[in-house]
Amino acid sequence: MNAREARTHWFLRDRLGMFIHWGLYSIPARGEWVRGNERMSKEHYMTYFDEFDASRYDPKVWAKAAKAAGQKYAVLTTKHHDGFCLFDSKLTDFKATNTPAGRDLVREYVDAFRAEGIAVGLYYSVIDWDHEDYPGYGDKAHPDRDNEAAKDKPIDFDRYLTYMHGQVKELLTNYGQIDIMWFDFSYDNMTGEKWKATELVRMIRSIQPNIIIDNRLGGNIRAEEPEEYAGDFFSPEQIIPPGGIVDVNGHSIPWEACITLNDNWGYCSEDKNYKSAKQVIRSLVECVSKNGNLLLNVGPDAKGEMTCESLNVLNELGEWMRLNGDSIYGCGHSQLAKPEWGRYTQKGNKLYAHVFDRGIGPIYFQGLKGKIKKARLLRDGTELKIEVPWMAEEYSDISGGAFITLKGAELPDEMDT
Ligand code: FUL
Repeated sequence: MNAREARTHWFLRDRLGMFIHWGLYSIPARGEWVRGNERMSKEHYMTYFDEFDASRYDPKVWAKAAKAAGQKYAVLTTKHHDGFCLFDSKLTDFKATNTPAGRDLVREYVDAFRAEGIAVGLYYSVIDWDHEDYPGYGDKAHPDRDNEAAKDKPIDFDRYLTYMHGQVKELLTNYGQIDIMWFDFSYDNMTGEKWKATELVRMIRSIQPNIIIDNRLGGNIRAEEPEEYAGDFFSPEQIIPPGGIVDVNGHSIPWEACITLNDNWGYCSEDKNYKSAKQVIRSLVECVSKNGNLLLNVGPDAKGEMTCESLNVLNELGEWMRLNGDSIYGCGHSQLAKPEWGRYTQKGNKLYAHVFDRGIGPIYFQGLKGKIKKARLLRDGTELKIEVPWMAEEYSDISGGAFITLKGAELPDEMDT
């Protein structure tokens, strides 16, 4: 086992996490990019700072919802691109403790999730629209530079880097053990050494040797001798890579798909385009069947509450996980060809058949004739019959397979049995 495999072992076992996007942008409720997209002035944005009171923020409620949903780890936006810090950074005044909330919201999050036995991750944006020495990402993403006078103002990028490294140090020093550092993001030539990423990652590992880090500081995770800052896992966004992620030698590389519950990361009150629990469960199964994780996002409102729609999906997901979690935790890809009726996940010699399409009659398991010792419904342990229907032997294309007859010809769970 190499160092990366040792670090990511728990992460790949746990498979399902909760992503939380929350900040000042939750007040305008038009998504977390609102300041950049709408080219809001600092003055305008500060009106949200002056009213942010987080009055219904109780991360114990969030942590309980995550636990009930079967989510084993969480990642919270400690600072998004707008530069506002949910934590009590000594390096800026643009932080939650200076708003009416007056609390270190990261500390409460870390404590609450830890108390539920959920691993703790911190999202931190290396892009910062608020810092005067940040060059801006595209012209629209640094609204303060969106005028002639500001455009050519000289900046001292090293000063920004000192600030950014300093904040990461604070996050990793002041809150006990942190399990995941989730950076966001490199672009164009703003990548790797531009962030002084080697230094940054060395510092991180010296404080938290076991922490795992995503790949968004740049660098090549797959190379035989990857850059030190290349990170521990890939972070495909809003997509499940069709073939999983494998290196040139066919070794699976850790990855985690991050996916929104509706169409926004940050709270967007008008966005009601929520995925159903069925879609979420199938996405999770899809990830695990390709050796990946799913980080499912919620965007709480400005007061700190998750929407009813989000909580409903999490509840349904949790009920499914309670009954079927054995087919997710500790499971991964199966060497067997993808079946027509659904997906396989596997753990040792246990094969989990996720049946998405009911069809009628028995379910066909290609290549498994004589290899199945017993078959059970995961949901309630019901025995299923393994058989070769009388006609099947005559067809060569199916003679290598086994059929499993489902009790009552009905599957117990419409989402995924
Ligand atoms: C992106 C960001 O720009 C989005 O706002 C969001 O945080 C997503 C997870 O990463 O790159």
